[in-house]
Amino acid sequence: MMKKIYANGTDEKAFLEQLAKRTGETDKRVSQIVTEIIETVRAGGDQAVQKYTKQFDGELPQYYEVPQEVIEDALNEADEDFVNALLDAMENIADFHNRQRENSFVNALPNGVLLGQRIRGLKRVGLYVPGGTAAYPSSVLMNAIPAKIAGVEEIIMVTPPRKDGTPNPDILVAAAICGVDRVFLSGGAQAIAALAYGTEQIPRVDKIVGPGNIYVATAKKLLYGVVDIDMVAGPSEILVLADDTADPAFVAADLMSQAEHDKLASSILVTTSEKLADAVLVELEKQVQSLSRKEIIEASLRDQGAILICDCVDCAVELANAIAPEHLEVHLQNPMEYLGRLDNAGSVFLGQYASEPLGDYFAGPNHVLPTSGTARFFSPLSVSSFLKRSGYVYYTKEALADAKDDIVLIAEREGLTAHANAIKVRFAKD
Ligand code: HSO
Ligand code: ZN
Repeated sequence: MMKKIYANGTDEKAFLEQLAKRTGETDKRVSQIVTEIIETVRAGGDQAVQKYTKQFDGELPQYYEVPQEVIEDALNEADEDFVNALLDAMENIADFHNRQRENSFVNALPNGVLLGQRIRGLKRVGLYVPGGTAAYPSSVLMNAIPAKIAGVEEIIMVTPPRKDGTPNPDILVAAAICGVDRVFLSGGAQAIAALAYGTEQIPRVDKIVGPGNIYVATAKKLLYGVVDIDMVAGPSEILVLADDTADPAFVAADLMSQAEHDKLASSILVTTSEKLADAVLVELEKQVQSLSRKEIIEASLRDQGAILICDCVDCAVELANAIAPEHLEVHLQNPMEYLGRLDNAGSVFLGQYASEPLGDYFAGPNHVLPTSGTARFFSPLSVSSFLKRSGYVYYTKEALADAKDDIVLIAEREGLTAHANAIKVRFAKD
């Protein structure tokens, strides 16, 4: 089901080259369509949003904005165990993200100068939740909880309605427990444009977060600058680093947990043990039979997956860093020993009981992570994703007098005499 590739051979080179191509480049045709949608929504507001909803989804949803009572009812009528599971997860996620808070600071110098940095949450954030099978309540938690902790005043959710025009009740439950303020049943590029520019009903936001299809991702990219965005997520990825101490059943199960997201998801095993590799292949065959997304898993493992066999653990670690996966599981004898060297991964799962879905739902670290090799330079979604900082300065006349000559000299060197004048004028009467 997965191809076996020996490290240092030509196959490995070809595989790594294929991986290096996973960049989120925009499609020209999609960009054109999305640009038109954005312009139409910018000019036409809610009417344009509704026009596109009708055009793409066939019918108008039950509500444009979901009334508060409907959100509350969804929570009250929800299965108690499901709500409690979400609340348990929320507690861990909140505890983890609370540790990411940042403090403002001020440095008061003896000469009366004050130098500071103020930090506060963004005022209003838009949260996109995709429709269909990718409407994950867990992603609502992962986006909304850090926003709340950052002090975001208002969270506006946009999400396409289900086929029958009604809201997805599980998404409403997650929205209710996280304190999402308003929910609009609108999806696609038109919803992103509405959030970026604001309409009569949908308020303009400062940042848009959350995953979406190619139209949503393209709209976010095109509107970056009008509004801030989170990173643009590519298909899910997992890389498992394993030696002969690993349990093949666990490794196979975890590889398939990400493969089930998408035919384009990438699941890679990097191992020093060919014996383990073969045992994992047997386990994949065995376990996939009972999984509901068997077809997607098989396609993903066949077309995107690979088992890379390395000569030594150091080579395996190097390969993992070069691939820079979204999720990295370490099934090596002493997993802790490697943590300090695993530099390029969105989230690292140490030991055989830190299974990837533990991170997707429950442990606490965020599951919105860099993909497509961008873990080389991007970080997971966090409280700081929802913060804004600004510096401030207070100077006394005496302190400015001390700094005056340096400032004037640099300003004049830059040919900016008005800058120099702004300093000099303050001492002109002396
Ligand atoms: N693994 C996904 C997140 C997710 N998994 C949500 C299940 N639900 C991010 O790569
Ligand atoms: Zn997942």
